[in-house]
Amino acid sequence: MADYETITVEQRDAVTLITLNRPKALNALNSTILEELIDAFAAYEADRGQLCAVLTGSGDKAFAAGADIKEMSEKAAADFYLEDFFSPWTSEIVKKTRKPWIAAVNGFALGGGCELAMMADFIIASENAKFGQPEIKLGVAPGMGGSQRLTRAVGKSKAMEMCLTGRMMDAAEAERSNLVARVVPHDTLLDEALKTAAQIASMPPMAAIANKEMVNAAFETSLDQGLIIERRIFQILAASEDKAEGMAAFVEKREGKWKGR
Ligand code: CO8
Repeated sequence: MADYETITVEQRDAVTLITLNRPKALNALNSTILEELIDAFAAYEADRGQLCAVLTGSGDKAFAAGADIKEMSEKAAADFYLEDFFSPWTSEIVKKTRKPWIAAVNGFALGGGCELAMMADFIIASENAKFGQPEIKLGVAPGMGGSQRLTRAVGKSKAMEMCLTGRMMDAAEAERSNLVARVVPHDTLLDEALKTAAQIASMPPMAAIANKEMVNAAFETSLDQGLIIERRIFQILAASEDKAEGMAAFVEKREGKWKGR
């Protein structure tokens, strides 16, 4: 396992646990964290034995309190533009991770932290979680997908209010607003997220990737196109050995044994 400075990575059976580890800076997202996360997600994606991942924050207070303001304060507009500063979060982490991953949000998820959580396939939040896009207070705006993903998750009115006022949403409101899949007591967050990840990891691996791809298609295409994508992927899965095994196991009233093909 690679030795990282700003994250930790552990494998628990078929589940990879990635922890943002800059607790003194409330896990603020700097360039090193980005590079290390890209590496950790690529390693997870490449490891056939790893079938689901959980991303969380170290310490009790924050998942991530945003992009690192101290680092950004030294950058000029030209640097953001020429470095295409926020692009790799989507191009390297979201697009290249075909396998499922969950964000376990243990506290503040603000700015880039909220945006990173929303890049996950779904969010499980602790009762202490707080979500927000406070960039306006810094004279800027979301830069890692917040204006788009938050709006798709909670709708225009709430997303607009949050972006324009910078106010935070607590865990209960986030659940009511469909930003998170589930809220759990703070002390049980990691266990619950790992348990859910283990459940996903116990599913036929190709079917897991296929289900993720289908649901994501709903955000990228028209209904007609999305339905075609769904049907085609279903038809491909129907040719898999795990489909034959899954259906035989049901008929024979036993657990399926997956080959991942
Ligand atoms: N970046 C760098 N350091 C941070 C950040 C951050 N985003 N958040 C907290 N820290 C640091 C603090 O500076 C402090 O460090 P130190 O002890 O060395 O002073 C330490 O973490 C603890 O923080 P606080 O003392 O502030 O803790 P509090 O409990 O008082 O407050 C808050 C907690 C409310 C979370 C507060 O820290 C806060 O408001 N943080 C900033 C939240 C924020 O504004 N996030 C959005 C950042 S911008 C972004 O993510 C998207 C960028 C798009 C911009 C495009 C630019 C062109």
